[in-house]
Amino acid sequence: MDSSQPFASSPVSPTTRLPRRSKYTYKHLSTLAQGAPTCPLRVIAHIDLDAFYAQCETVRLGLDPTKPLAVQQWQGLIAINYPARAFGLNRHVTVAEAKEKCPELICQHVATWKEGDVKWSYGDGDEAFREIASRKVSLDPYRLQSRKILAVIKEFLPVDVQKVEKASIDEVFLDLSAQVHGIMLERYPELKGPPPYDDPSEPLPRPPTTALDWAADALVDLDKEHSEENDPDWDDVAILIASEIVRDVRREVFEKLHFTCSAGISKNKMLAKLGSAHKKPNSQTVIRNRAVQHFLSDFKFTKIRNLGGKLGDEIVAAFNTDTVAELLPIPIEQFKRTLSDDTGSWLYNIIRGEDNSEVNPRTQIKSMLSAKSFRPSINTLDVACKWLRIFVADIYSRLVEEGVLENKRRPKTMNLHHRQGAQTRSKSVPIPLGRAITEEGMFELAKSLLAQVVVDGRAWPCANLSLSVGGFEEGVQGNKGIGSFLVRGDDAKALQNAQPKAEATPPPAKRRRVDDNGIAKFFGTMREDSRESSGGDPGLSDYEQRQETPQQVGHQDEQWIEEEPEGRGLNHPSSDADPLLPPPSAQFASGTPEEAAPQPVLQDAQESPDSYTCPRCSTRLPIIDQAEHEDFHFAQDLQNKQTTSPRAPPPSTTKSSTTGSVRGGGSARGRGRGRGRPSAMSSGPERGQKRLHF
Ligand code: DCP
Ligand code: CA
Repeated sequence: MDSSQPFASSPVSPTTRLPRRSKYTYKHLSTLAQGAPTCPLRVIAHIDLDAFYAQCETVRLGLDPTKPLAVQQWQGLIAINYPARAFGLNRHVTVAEAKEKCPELICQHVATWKEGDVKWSYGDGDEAFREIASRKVSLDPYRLQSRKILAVIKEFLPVDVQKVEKASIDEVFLDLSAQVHGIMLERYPELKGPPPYDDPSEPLPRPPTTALDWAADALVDLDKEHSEENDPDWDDVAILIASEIVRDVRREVFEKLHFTCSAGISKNKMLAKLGSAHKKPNSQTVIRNRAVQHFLSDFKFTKIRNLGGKLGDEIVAAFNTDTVAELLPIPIEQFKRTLSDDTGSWLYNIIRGEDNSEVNPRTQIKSMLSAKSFRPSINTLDVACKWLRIFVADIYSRLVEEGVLENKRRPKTMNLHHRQGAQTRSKSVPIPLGRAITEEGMFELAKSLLAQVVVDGRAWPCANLSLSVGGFEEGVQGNKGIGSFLVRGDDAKALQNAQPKAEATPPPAKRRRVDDNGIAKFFGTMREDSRESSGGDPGLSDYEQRQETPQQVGHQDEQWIEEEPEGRGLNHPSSDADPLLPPPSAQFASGTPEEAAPQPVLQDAQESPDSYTCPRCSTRLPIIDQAEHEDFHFAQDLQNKQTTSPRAPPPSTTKSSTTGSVRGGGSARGRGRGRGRPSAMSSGPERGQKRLHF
């Protein structure tokens, strides 16, 4: 039904001729127009795309949507369409198991960036898996569809009253209150007022007794004390109108883009979200105010937004139950005592279906992250730079979409996280203002951050690299045009030349097969690490944390890494011994920078037949350290270049932090010096720097 048409209502019945009054007042009606979160007539919808990545692939490939299809990432399945789910497939089965259960299953591997590439591409799943070490998943195709869907929704809703919040890559919340208010006044002119005695606290007249037409909506049963025979009030009418709008929105998305979605319609975000998952695919569920308690009491509270993760687990442990019904008799004071005042009151209300959180259309991306876990670890700057190139291309394309080129928004800082074993190092640098952000400029900045890690020592082997930009600002002036950002012209060329030659024509990537088991174990460790360094919402599950949200958008193949809270780790004792490295030999033992390793290294190296002499600094080193040593010179050249750049604006302080397992108490400076560093490190500008100049 078109929401602009009047809704069908039956005439007032003879038994209801007495003046009937609504539970709601004129004041309530006017707060509906403003979309006030406390308005009891408020109407919120949550729209969730069905099997989203799978639909993206079906649509992209022009396939019949009734054919079973799953989206593959390496050897796992990350999205399964509903025809495939009918064969009992879910995200926990492997590709091999899935094909056994459903031989006609179409498995489409996600797009990947290949090490050294400047653009992601689609390819064969087996090939992608064989090359897992040199490839990184790209979610760009899904982000693109997500944006198109959002645009269709926004275009469809009246611009003056729309409130749309993108909640994840395939979910939106709509606050339909203001639009519904307008339609109510059109359909029921008696609501236009003025209120009797000009008193807004006067009750509204009752709506006409009607059989509301819910079309094909799934209606949640009413609470025990209510019956379908009871006359509806304005909250029922409001939610009915909202459901008509949502049906129209869903039809529009399908007609324009061929995607199906499911929706929940209720009085707040939390209930609307539970509603959209209630009946899938391609359905919408309405939870009327009179049905809330009935709907919630059957639920496990761990299904409620923000209770899926640690917080939910804590509540289960504290109250020895996971059902809403068993939490309901618990007094608010007990929740407060056990969980803190704020969380206690929040929980008390949420299990009663009360949630005043707003639909926030201005929720903006706060940071963007691109990352890769390496298995096996990577060992050279050359390879690391190729990954940085990919991260930058990935982030830059998203910056362009954010309107950075048009000066709408721009990030203030760039961060690099480097992980070796259990130790994570983070470097960050302000993105200079007053110059346009370009891909090349970002790459130079990223390389300079990596150079700092290399100069600090112990950069290799590296198990995970991630690059992010954050601290977005609105409408910053001073983007002077592409090309003027950071280092340009001769400086840029000089930096380019400082790169190892191999950079221009990347050598074939290392291709080593990785067994499933190893990956599983590795991911286990990663999750540990991420929890330790997470600054995220403790109530969010692992998946929720790594989902694309407007607040933090990013992707890495296996694991979301939250950005290190600023400054964290500065007080952490650093690790002298890495569990992935052989125990340090005597010459690498910790000490002050001045006492450090170079001499013993020299002696040791001279005795060994497997040694080499660096042509640049005449240091003799074990041959095994040659690559790292050359990286050191590269990093240092890069820094020196940037320090002496004639175009360089005033120096900006970079931040650096280290987290990791506590083993020994060596300082970050003392760590790792023996390996790649020549003795010259201990004096003058050659010494490990803590500042970068641009
Ligand atoms: N996703 C993922 N890993 C997960 C969960 C989801 O990569 N553990 C990706 C693939 C999904 C998309 O996010 O298609 C959206 O996630 P949903 O949880 O909404 O799942 P679907 O849209 O696939 O299915 P549903 O119809 O149940 O919403
Ligand atoms: Ca979905």
